[in-house]
Amino acid sequence: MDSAKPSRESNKKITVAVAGNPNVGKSVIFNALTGSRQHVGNWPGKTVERAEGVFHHQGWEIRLVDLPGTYSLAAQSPEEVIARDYIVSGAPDVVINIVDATSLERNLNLTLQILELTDRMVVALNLMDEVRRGGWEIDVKALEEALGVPVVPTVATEGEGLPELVEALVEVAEGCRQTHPASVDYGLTVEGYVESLEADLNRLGIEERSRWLALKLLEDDPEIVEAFKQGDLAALGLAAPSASPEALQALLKRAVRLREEIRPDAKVEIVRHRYEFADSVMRRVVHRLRPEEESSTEWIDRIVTHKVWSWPIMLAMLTIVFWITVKGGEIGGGWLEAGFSWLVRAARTWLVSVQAPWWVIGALVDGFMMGTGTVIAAMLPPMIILFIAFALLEDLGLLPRVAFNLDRPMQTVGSQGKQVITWGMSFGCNVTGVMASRIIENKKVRLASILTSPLIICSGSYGAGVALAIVLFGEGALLVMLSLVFLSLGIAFLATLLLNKTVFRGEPGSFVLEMPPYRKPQFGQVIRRALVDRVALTMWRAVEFAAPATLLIWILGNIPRGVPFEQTAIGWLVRGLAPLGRLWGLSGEMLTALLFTLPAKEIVMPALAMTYGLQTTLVESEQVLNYLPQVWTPLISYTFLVFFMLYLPCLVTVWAIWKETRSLKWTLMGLVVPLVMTCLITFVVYQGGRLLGF
Ligand SMILES: Nc1nc2c(ncn2[C@@H]2O[C@H](COP(=O)(O)OP(=O)(O)OP(=O)(O)O)[C@@H](O)[C@H]2O)c(=O)[nH]1
Ligand SMILES: [Mg+2]
Repeated sequence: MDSAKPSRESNKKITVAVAGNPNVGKSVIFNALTGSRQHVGNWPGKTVERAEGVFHHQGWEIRLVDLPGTYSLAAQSPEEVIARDYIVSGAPDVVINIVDATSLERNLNLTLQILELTDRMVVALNLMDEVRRGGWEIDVKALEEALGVPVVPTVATEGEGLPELVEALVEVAEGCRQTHPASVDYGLTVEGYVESLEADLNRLGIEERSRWLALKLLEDDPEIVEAFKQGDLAALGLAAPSASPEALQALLKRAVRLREEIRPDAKVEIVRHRYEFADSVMRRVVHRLRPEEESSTEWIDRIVTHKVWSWPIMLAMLTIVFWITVKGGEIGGGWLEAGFSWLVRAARTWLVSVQAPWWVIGALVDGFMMGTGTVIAAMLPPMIILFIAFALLEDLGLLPRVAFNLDRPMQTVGSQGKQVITWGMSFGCNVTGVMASRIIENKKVRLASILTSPLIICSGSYGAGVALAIVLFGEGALLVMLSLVFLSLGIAFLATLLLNKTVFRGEPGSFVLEMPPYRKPQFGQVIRRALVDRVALTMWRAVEFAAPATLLIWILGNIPRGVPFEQTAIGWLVRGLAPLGRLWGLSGEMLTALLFTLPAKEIVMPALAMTYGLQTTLVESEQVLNYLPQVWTPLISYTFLVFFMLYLPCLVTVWAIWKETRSLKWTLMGLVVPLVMTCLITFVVYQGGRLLGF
């Protein structure tokens, strides 16, 4: 075993990768050690990119890299590629392998694969609280002996075992703790071939990871085979000294011949032996302390995933969440509005008393202050509630259950249950929904889910919508909002069907999703995460857009001073746009307001207040909002809400779609799909409503 590289040791810096199966607590440990705030929740597949953070310990500067969760290092999915390439590149000095102690066998399968890549590893045996609660005992010493690397039992959520973990990883990095990594015995035939290929590799000057490369060649690993075909191992992050492309290609040919001699199948043989090894280790170290009893997760799941009961339960949950947001929006919004009105009046009085010019008072008070104030008052309360509620449900472990329940209906539209997880995340924020699509292996289903995520009403537009619905419908706001949420789900469903009938014809693929046990949400963390990471960020973005936008509308509508409204820029816009919306019952003022909400939907209230307010004799734009229900019929109000909530994703979502697809075509589709679907539905709602006599 070689010791830590001297150059690293002298400046005492190490890089540590955090690897493991999905949903085992990698990000909890990463966050606890580095003080970062990576996405944590109770469903597999949250971390999709590498994340980095730094902390210090005993004079060491430790750079931690949070990797996406993977079940294997076979490089079959983007997550596996990210995790494997990073470990292969040799960048990490030490790998912390976080292991779910409650399913040791499956987790060890990955552990053994990492051990084939590096001998500098520490195992964190996490979720030990659940092991104890389940009546099991794990012999840590025996596990340590079997694997040949340090094993530290942890309860990440309680911080238990983390100091010992850091201690162990520094010892391994310093080289003062020797490791003797376990090596799987793949059976006579395979081992013989591995040995012979290794010798070939060594002859070509490839010493580093030669056993691993030999195994991968026998397994027919696409990435490795391609590198040999191209005659370039540098792409794998391996230092391949002088080996010529021809020599590498000849070696590949030989490996193919050997592979074909292994019966029944080389890959199956290798995987089988690894599983058998993991199984034998598990049997040796895990002991049952008391007889098995039914866990609470099992009996709760019998109800929550019941064929019949699951439906009213899911419906009730959704209704309760939205009921609380509407009530909270009403009460909290009222308080905030009162506060802002007072501020606006005070500012106006003060500016008048110092004889500020009319345009300063107008732009600052009627434009900027009124605009941003309305945005904050309208959106903050429902958004806080919605984000906290969804983060709690996510931490509890409900998302995978909803995905399970909805798998069958999703199959009827050519998709699968996992798409529902991305929709669930989209309720919080469409961007998270688009990113969550990575948990879907099937490429077509993944694209369909990226394109339909923006059709789900996010908490930002929901917040703005609640405020508007309360103004327009008063007591009826809850029903209106609920109907909009279900309408948005229905449209997303319909869009999925249409996409799968036209662009994405093909098999939805099998549905593999682990059901984690229900876990008590970490309330403090959830609330902090919701408020700091989500609400503050989204509000800041809203205000960032609202301030200049409201200022701009005010200027466009008031300059030159004294001319009739029709002759201002806004007046022109209103008249110019009016014919476009006729089929949908949308007026020129509405379309103008919508135009200004393109960068961020949150500013719809001030935008409406201004495009309407400027034409009336009302001085204070806050009164304009109360004037709207008098000029809009309920049908028009509802039509506007439908259109506004769904018509286009926000700019950040568009950017996320681009990042996920890297294709102009699909990014454009991400705009076209919501727009076309919304135009269709709004048309049906408006014309249908008229036919019914509303
Ligand atoms: N009871 C208990 N829960 C834990 C422990 N560690 C993590 N959790 C919970 O397990 C869930 C998953 O934790 P994450 O840190 O998000 O898992 P991850 O490995 O980063 O998951 P992915 O990024 O999806 O691969 C969360 O609900 C955590 O609160 C633990 O030691 N005990
Ligand atoms: Mg994670």
